[in-house]
Amino acid sequence: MEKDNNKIAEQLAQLFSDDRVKEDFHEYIQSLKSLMSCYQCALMEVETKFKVLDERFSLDHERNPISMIKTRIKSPESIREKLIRKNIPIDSDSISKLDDIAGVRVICSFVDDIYMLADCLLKQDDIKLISKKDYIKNPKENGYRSLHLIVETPVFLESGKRYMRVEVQLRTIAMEFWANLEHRLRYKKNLSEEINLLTQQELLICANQSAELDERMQKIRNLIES
Ligand code: 0O2
Repeated sequence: MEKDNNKIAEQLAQLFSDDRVKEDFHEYIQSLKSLMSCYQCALMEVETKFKVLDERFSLDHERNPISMIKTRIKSPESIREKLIRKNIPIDSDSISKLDDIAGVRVICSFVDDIYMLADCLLKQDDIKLISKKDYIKNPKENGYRSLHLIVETPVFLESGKRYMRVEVQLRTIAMEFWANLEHRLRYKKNLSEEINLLTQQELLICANQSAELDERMQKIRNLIES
């Protein structure tokens, strides 16, 4: 894990070519490694919070609301692509302008679990909500569904407390299935206009069908629990 973060820091340093980097490359690499390590710690903090919520919920309700948790530090290529897309200069100060360098994805069994877990996380007094996008109540035009939160969490270091931002994506197994395949099928593909339109329409139908499936599964669970 440490090796991965160091590699990301080194690749990032090569991306940034402003004067500050050229002046003291070694010092700059060290500061990037430290920053990436802070993001890694923030991921661990947030992941643990969800694991604790899952454990406690299973004790009271005899089932686990979380099916899987995935964490990732955004890749240097993805950081570069996003900076260009958002018209942010590719220099050493730019990383702090992105809120999704550290990402936690929580894959839930049911839609209700998503909102329950998000509420429980946001009630914790060391978690600060920065922004929220509800793509479940308001799906994207292509059918994408998920609840996105940007939160700030403290990381306790030898030198003191540092607040780090983490993007949390909460979605059901069905939403994860759709988003993974949509990403693989369409990402960076040079599709003709006709195929593009056709696949968009088909994927939207699939997204709506899987949302219907989630709704039906939720109803079955409600029936059993009532
Ligand atoms: P990666 O590899 O996951 O880091 P943006 O849309 O990025 O300009 P913002 O506000 O950061 O601006 O984005 P938003 O809407 O909160 O969504 C960001 C992330 O949600 C994406 O990260 C994806 O992980 C996921 N996402 C959003 N829309 C879609 C979609 O239509 N399909 C799929 N499969 N995933 C989506 P990144 O940065 O794109 O990539």
